Amino acid sequence: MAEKLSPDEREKALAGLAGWSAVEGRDAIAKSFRFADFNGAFGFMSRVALMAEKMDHHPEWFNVYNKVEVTLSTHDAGGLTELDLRLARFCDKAAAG
Ligand code: H2B
Repeated sequence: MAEKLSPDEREKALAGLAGWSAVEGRDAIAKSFRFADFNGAFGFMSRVALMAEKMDHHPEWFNVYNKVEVTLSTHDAGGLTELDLRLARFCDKAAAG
């Protein structure tokens, strides 16, 4: 099982992730993505969904039209792990096209 990141690892990881920030009151990170339209948003969600299934690691997300708010945390570990960082990096790639 993935291990929770130490406070130091967490801080370093966040510094390397553009647009992601720590969620107030819980050990999680979040980013809001905006696309041209719903098609763009849903395309992004489809790409992330396929990767999430492959990783067996799933996002918490909220979509309205062209906006997707993504929150990542490892429920089994009760906080942020390397899996969240990998999925965050993939989200950034998937948002680029
Ligand atoms: N996703 C996330 N974000 N955290 C988890 O701990 C997690 C998951 N656990 N997806 C997986 C599924 C687990 O519940 C299944 C049984 O493998």
